[in-house]
Amino acid sequence: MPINASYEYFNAEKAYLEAKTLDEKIARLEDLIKAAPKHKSSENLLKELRTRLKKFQEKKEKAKKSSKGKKGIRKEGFQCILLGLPNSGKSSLLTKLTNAQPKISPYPFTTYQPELGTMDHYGVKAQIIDLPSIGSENLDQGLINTADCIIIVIENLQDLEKIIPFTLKNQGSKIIVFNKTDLLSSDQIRKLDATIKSKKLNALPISTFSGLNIEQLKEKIFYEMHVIRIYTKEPGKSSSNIPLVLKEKSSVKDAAESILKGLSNKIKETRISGPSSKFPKQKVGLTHILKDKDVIEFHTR
Ligand SMILES: Nc1nc2c(ncn2[C@@H]2O[C@H](COP(=O)(O)OP(=O)(O)OP(=O)(O)O)[C@@H](O)[C@H]2O)c(=O)[nH]1
Ligand SMILES: [Mg+2]
Repeated sequence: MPINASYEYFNAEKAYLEAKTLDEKIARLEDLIKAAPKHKSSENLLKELRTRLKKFQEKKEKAKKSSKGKKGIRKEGFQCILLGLPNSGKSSLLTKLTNAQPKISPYPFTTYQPELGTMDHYGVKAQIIDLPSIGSENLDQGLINTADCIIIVIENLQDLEKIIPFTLKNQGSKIIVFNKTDLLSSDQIRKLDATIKSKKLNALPISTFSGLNIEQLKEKIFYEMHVIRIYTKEPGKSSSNIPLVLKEKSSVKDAAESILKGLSNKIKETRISGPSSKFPKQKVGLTHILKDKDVIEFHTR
């Protein structure tokens, strides 16, 4: 406390030192400058406080700019977010579902901005976003509200109650994953499976360490996308590895038109092998409804 400082200054200084967030620090520092004694001997003090304020303001400006970039997360096709309490293993899961490499640590609140990745499941892509934990000041409620799917990452059932309130405005699907099951005994896993069944939860026990059910989770995410994978095949050749991705209940005509506009008019014959066909190479018409993993063979004029 400078010489001749008022009691008011003393209190303002105390409040300033207790400020935690940047916004708070700026507000308390402005109060402190107001309360500082204004005479010759405190000139240096005032100068020092004003420089500090300017630094904080610059920092805030910078943070604002980078958070603008964050808001610019574009929804690319199907968007799925990872939501959970600190340390539940969201970032670890992102590395299992995508090629992203977010920071992972045993300390809470490691992730402080959304981390993006792309899941590629047999040629079908989904955008996966690892969000800062519940309780973080950077948790983006807007992203939670608009995501097509929320993967709720928990370590036990009690965590669910703390997370559900954040998801109420979201209209998309919810998948619950119980992570870190490598720490459970086989008996505990059996109990967990029984709870999931009896409560009819859309849930999976997983472990990012052992890899338990990671492929099943990808398949579940795919299922929530309500799309089908159709593999095309040219007569006499083997089928393509990259599928056409179509909406559920698409027809042969939809498939043809998705390859090339007008193609359906040129088709002489279509043969289907797979889930929607009664037998391999079944001859079908343009209105035939396709199913996931069908192989389609077009013969054109
Ligand atoms: N035993 C075990 N530990 C795990 C598993 N998955 C993650 N962890 C550990 O849990 C800790 C937190 O993992 P993160 O992936 O950073 O968790 P997070 O939810 O992203 O954490 P924040 O970003 O801080 O909220 C790390 O020490 C991980 O190694 C798992 O399946 N089993
Ligand atoms: Mg994280």
